[in-house]
Amino acid sequence: MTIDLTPSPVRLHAVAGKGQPDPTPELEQLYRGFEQELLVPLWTQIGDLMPRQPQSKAVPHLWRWDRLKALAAQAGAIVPVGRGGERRAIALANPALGGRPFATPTLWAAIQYLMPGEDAPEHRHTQHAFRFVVEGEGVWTVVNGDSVRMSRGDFLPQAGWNWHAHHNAATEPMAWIDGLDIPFSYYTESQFFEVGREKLPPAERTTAERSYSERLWGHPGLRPVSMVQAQPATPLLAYRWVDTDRALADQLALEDEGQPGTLSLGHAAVRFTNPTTGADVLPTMRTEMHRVRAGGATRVHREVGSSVFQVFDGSGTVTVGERTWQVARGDLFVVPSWQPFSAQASGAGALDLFRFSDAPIFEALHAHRAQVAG
Ligand code: GTQ
Ligand code: FE2
Repeated sequence: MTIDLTPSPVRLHAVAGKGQPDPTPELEQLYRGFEQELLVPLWTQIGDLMPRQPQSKAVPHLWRWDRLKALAAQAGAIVPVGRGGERRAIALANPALGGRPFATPTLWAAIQYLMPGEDAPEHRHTQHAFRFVVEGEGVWTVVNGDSVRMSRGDFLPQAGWNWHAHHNAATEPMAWIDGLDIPFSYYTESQFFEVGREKLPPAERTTAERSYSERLWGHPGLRPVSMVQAQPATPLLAYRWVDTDRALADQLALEDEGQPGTLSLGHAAVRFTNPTTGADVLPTMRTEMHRVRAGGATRVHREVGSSVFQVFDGSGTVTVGERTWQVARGDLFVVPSWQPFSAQASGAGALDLFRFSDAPIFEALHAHRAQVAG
């Protein structure tokens, strides 16, 4: 006979407190019985399982862009990109999520790096994704054969289950950030993945200024009559900086003229939306660009679900929960669920912040709440 010495994964300890039983030998015996049968009584866990408001396991954290970029460049020199590893992508790991490559319990955020002439091979997965470019140019992302230029300030969504590959057609390396719902798919065990063609045909490795998707969908307020059905994710594959920048500048100019439009005084914001519905670009991720006027500040805001921010331009001070940081271009930080967030533009110019969050998940489930103070 062998004796299984594997400890029971259930460990119960009598605790003192309101509604807790007296710590008698009988109670200890009852708890050992629960452990044997893999049972856990609610009364020992209620505070953790059902808190009065979200108590995120994730913590606020900041990653400096210069550190990320230097390490990505080091990886560029020694890590090949190809089938198997699939991408030279390096993920932000929230220090309170057990070493997993998860920025928050639902969101993946990574820096991806391609050397001149390199190709990241074609694949598809059910996870929704986007790219955001804080600096540089020269990489094209090819989505279902449509080659899409990536340049500074561009936002490039890419809904789940679309084939995609990336290639660097320039003579310089390029870095950008990826946002995906990998942790959400991981915890909910809902992922599928397929590899695509080993090499893209030359016709798909073009470097056209405008993609098919932009020519069809990239005209404000105009929809091709051949495609009037609502689509669950955006068919537009690039939201160009020139348009985002003008929208934010116009909001602040309107404010100067005493007209409504900004989110709060000195704080302009736009959301990237699906042109077939007006809803968020992706079913699981909300993406926005915020501009805080020089010397201005956002209000203090908190909401259900988590966010990742990247400083696109300017410098300032951001406060997340108990943490405050001075931030500059490229820096990334995490706002856990229900933690208050605010930002001040303390540099000479405006502070531009790219933000993504998991809000559409909670809105779809009628579990979203938000509060603004001050
Ligand atoms: O570029 O296809 O950061 O599939 C993580 C998974 C990037 C990508 C990531 C991916 C990609
Ligand atoms: Fe991918």
